[in-house]
Formats: sequence, C-alpha cells, structure tokens
Amino acid sequence: MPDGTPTPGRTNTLEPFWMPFTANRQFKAAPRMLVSAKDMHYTDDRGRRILDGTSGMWCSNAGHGRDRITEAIKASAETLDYAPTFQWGHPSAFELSSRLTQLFPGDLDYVFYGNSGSEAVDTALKIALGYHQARGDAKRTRLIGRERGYHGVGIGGTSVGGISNNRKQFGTLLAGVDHLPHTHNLAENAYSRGQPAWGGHLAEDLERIVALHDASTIAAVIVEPVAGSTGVLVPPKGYLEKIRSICDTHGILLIFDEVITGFGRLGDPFAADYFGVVPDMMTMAKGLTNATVPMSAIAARAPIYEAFMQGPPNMIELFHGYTYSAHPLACAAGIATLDVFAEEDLFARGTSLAPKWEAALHGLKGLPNVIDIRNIGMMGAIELAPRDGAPTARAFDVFLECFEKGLLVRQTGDIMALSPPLIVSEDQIDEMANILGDAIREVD
Ligand code: PXG
Repeated sequence: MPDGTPTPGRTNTLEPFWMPFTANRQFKAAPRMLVSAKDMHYTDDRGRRILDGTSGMWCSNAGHGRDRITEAIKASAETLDYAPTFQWGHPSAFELSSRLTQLFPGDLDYVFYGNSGSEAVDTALKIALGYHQARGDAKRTRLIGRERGYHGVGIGGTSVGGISNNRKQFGTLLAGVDHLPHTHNLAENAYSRGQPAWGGHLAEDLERIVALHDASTIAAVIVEPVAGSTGVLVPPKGYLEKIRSICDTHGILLIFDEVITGFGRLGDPFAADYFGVVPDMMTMAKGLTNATVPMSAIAARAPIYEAFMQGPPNMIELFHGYTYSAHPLACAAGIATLDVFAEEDLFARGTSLAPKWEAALHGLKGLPNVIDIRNIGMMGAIELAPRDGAPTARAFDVFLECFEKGLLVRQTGDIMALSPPLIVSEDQIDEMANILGDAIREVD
C-alpha cells in the first residue's frame, strides 16, 4: 500500500474523482462536463445547450434552476442551516410531512426521512423487519425482490435488487432474500403502449416463493411499480393487483419503490395512484426536492407506525435515523417543490403530455437495430439489438452521439431510457425524438 504521501502533480486534474457508475477511463479521456442548467437545458463547458431528456437522472421533474425552490433553500440556509431531528425538531420538517401525507394515497399517513433512494430502501426494509418483531412475529425475516429490480446500492437494496452487475462484486450480500422473475418479454410484448397485455400471471410466482419458504418467514416484498433503471419495464395488466392480493393473503408487507415513479413521472403523484394499488410502504427520493438538495422519504401506513408505538413513552421506538434526516434545506426544497407542482399543475401536465410522448417515441419504430419501444406516463425506452459479441456497445455509442447532438439520455444495457422534465414542450418532445432517431440511424 502507498504511504499516504500526496502524489505530485495531482492538483486540478480529472483523475482524483472516482466517478460513480461511470466508465472512469473513458470519461476522463473525453469528458462530458455540465456547467449550468436552466429549465429544460443543461449547458456544457463548450457553451453548448443540451436538451434534458432524462430530468438529470430521473429527478429534476420540474425542470432546472426553479427560482422558487432556489429562494427557499437560500432562505433556509440563512435562517436555520442545520437542526438535529433526533430528540429535537424544526418546523419545516413537520410542515413537509403534513404536506406529503396529504398527497400520499390511502392511509400512508407517516413519513420517515433519509438522504438518498438507497437509504430509503434500506430504511423501509428495516422498518418491515421491526414491524413484524413489534407485532410478536419475529420469524418474518425474509425479503423478496425481483430480477432486474434496482433498489439502490446499500447492502439491503443491493440484496433485494436483481441486477447481476450490481451484485457480483460484493460477495453473498444479505441472507434470506429471494427474487420474483422479471416481467420483460419482447416475444410477447414488443412495442406495447402502456401496460403490456401479457404477463399478469407472472405475479403468481410469489405463491411459489411463499410455498417454498412458508409465509410465516417472509417479511416483505419490494418492487418498483415500473422498473426504471433496467430500461422502463412496465408492469403487465393485472400484475401489481395480484402481487398486492397475494401479500394480503399471507400477511406480507408490500413496498413500492417509487424513487423514479414518484412525483409525477406517470402524471399522477405516485405510481400507486396511477395503478390504483396502495402498498404498505413507499420509498421516494429524486423528485421530492426536484433533486436540488439530497433527500429521500419512506411513507408508511398508519398500522405500521402504530405497531412501534408501544412501551414507555420516553423510550425511542425505532432505533434508526440519519444525521441529515429531514435536513432543513431539504425540507425547504421539498415544500417549494410541492408549491411549484401545485402552481403549475405539473401532475396534470404529465398526464396530458403522455399521449404526445407515446406517439413521438413510437414514431421511431422501424429505425435500424430498434427491437422495442415502450412507454408509460412520461417515461419511455427504446431497446436496440446488441452488437454481436459486444453487448451494450451500440447503445453506449448512441448515448455519446446524442450528447454530441445536444440531447441528454440514459443508456442502460442496450436500452436508451428517457424521462423528460414535466415542463417539456411538445416541440421539445419532437426535438428529442428527432435527435435520438438521427443518432440511432448514424450508429451501426
Ligand atoms: N430505488 C430506485 C427505484 C432507483 O431508481 C434508487 C432506489 C437509489 O437512489 P439513490 O438516490 O441512492 O441513487 C434508485 C436510483 C438510471 C439511474 O439512470 C437510476 C437511479 C440512479 C442513478 C441512475 O437508471 N436510480
């Protein structure tokens, strides 16, 4: 090991930043540097304007540089830069919680805070375990995720996640985890618009898992209502309803990971609203503060909170939390984000733009190497045939070409994923489809 002496000549270079989920050597050889952002556009260090087709990373749902949110953060920094929330409180934490629980469906009446989607997921899994223990059902410790699910990068989220690349570097992960099969099937569902007709029966695999392990050992099932990171996998018709009913039958908690689908991605505030299926817990992050200040949250149904409220009232009921849970700047950003959504009717805007979005994406059918196009709400994906012997390379080239042409998209495997801010105009939707189409045509 080196002795810790600073490496000479290392100042002001690209080298020291070990970039997350990035091909570091490729990036540092040809950087894509974003220096400012306003509304629908980034500006790069060459002064080029880049249309944001992905709301940053599925998170700047109200567009960039929103004055109302910036002002709120600034005011909070000047008034209360930080306040602890372990045994103390501050007003905006309670205000945001009241506002959020009014927005949540059903009796999701309680909210716990973290700083990232990963923390929200690990928190929800821990609450599920603690809940069953508090009810005297401590044998329920198994957690069920799904193949191709992404639940962040904590050990819990990685364990219930279903992406091999995200798991294989990290040993055996949590014990007692099982996975539902994913629902992606191009032979049956290619070019579906909205929910695919085929695949609702895949939810019944949960019965097989229950039969294998016995319901009495299973604490919770966690799924993304629409899988985002692995390329916009839309739940087949009837699928989520069936998962809900099997969980109910067996006393298993159902967690929806709404880190991407929350805050208007499908038009409605949450996917739970869109699909009419209310989970026992919901995780959210990203759009919660319009991505300005890191914050995540877990919504929990009233009976879950109430199960913990036992014992002497001076005792801590849940031994869990973060230094920055409900950080004042994040709370201010969250409240201002909800204000922007209300003033600009952004949920309704997402709903009303969705047909235009669907038509623009499906207009790319027939382009070279395109093997599927799928969409729901304001998210969509174009799947490309992999290059022989070089999976993901074609899509990565399309991603680079889009950036050159002034469009930010996400690439995952051989899939291009898009999720524009809800303030996108119809012309900008066409512009996105045109640029992406040109890039797909130019890359072989
Ligand atoms: N759950 C879900 C469903 C997510 O999509 C996380 C948890 C973790 O959130 P944090 O804040 O810890 O990153 C996510 C994050 C992409 C992409 O392009 C997706 C995410 C993050 C970065 C890139 O698909 N999702």
